Order: sequence, then structure tokens, then C-alpha cells
Amino acid sequence: MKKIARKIPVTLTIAGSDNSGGAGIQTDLKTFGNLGTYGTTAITCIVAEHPGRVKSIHPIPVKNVEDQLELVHEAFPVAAMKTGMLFSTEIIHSVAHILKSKSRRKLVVDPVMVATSGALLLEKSAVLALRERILPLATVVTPNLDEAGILVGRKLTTLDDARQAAVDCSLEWGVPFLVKGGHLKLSDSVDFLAVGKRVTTFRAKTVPNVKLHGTGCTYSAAICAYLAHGFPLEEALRKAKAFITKAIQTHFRVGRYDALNQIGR
Ligand code: PXL
Repeated sequence: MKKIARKIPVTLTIAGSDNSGGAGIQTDLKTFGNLGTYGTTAITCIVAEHPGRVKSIHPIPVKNVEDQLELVHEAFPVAAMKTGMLFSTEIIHSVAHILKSKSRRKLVVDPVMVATSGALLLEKSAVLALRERILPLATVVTPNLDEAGILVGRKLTTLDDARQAAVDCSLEWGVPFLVKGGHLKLSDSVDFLAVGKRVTTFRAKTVPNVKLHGTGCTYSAAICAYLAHGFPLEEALRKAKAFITKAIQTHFRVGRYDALNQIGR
């Protein structure tokens, strides 16, 4: 049988490993594959965890993170990348240095700081490095309300706060920001994209009474996949919002926890 040539875009996630499968590298790869891209990885640290707790974090030596990035780019035409858990100043500096030389690739920055369980996924001292070195390189940055609050230096408690934070961040860093309002637990889950002062709203019905691990990672991986397919930013966000909403609506039980349906169907 003749092989049908099909161009599959390549995606890359630079993030931590979550052995429980719901967040980090593991959900990124599932999402990348399910959205028709070829997923590759550069692992920054290995987290021993499940959705209820983080037990330990083992950072990968910086030289090895650099080698992973170099070899992926040596072999594959990466169309879009995302960063997730970067953990330390050291890792951030070296990742930023390499990303700077790949500035034509689309880059989704998920400014991962704290796990849903409350564990610190970015060292406190590394927030400054993330702000200065990584955020300015992004095609879009995707903070949740808590992360956006840390970036603007004030507590955000309403949708108006989220909208204003998106504008403030986009003006400060000169790149688009998607501030996600899902943590407000309103009847609608509302996200604001600010490109400078221009704001676009993305809205979905909230699925009540579920607590799911890895929602932010899966959402940013979906944005990355749709950007890799060539969709413009707003359309990629609309499609990714539909994907994550469906993944939440069709969640299922695995062992002691509810899990996202990253398959998307
Ligand atoms: O959801 C944030 C997150 C990102 N990356 C890794 C994680 C988690 C949450 O636990 O483990 C590796």
C-alpha cells in the first residue's frame, strides 16, 4: 500500500514530569498527539506527586536540559513550543538563552508557580528571572488568576480585576496575555486576552463541583498545538478553550481522583 504523505507539525514542551499523568510533560504529550501534532519534550525536573500532594522535586542538571533542547531542534522543524514548570533561576536562564535564538517559533508561556495542591513549583527567587527573561519572548502568556496577581503585585478577586490585569501585563511585557478566570468559580469560566489595550473575552459554562489536576497545562498545550497548525492567536485560543472545556465536561474517575479527558472526544 502506498504511504500517504501527511505533514504533521512538531510541538515541543519544556516542562516538568508529573508521574501521575494529569499535568506537566505527560498531559502536554497526550494533548499534542490528540490534536494532530508530533510532540517532543525537554524535561526540566521530575516531580513525584499525585493530584493530592507533591512529595519531592528532582531538578534535571542544566546541561542536560540544554542538550535536550538542542537535539530536538537539531532533528525537527519545531513549529510551536510551550514552557510549563521551569522551577529554578538556573534552568530559566539557560532555557531563555536558547529560546531567544528560536524567536521565529510560536511560544506559549504558562507561568507555572504553584500546584493546585499548594506546592511551590517555581522557587520564589526564580520569579524575577521568569519575569525578565521568559515572559518577553512569548507569543502568549497564560497565567491563572493567582499567577496574574503575583505578576501585577495585587490581589485579583473579580472578573474586572482579571481583565485589568491582562491589560496591565500586556502593556508591561509587550506581548499578549490570556488571564484565566476559572478559579473565580462563577457560572461562566471567563478568560481575557489582552493585546496591549485591546481585550477579547473567551467564555464557557463552568462545570460545577469538580477539582481537576492539570487543567492549566492541558489548556496551554492545546493552544500550542493549534498555533503549530498555523491558526492565528485568537482562533487558536477559541479552539483550545473548546478543547479544555470538553476535557473538563467529560472528566472521569481514575483511582482516587477525577481526571481530565485529554483525548478530547
Ligand atoms: O499544574 C501545574 C503543574 C505543572 N507542571 C508539573 C506539575 C504541575 C502540577 O502539579 O506537576 C510537572
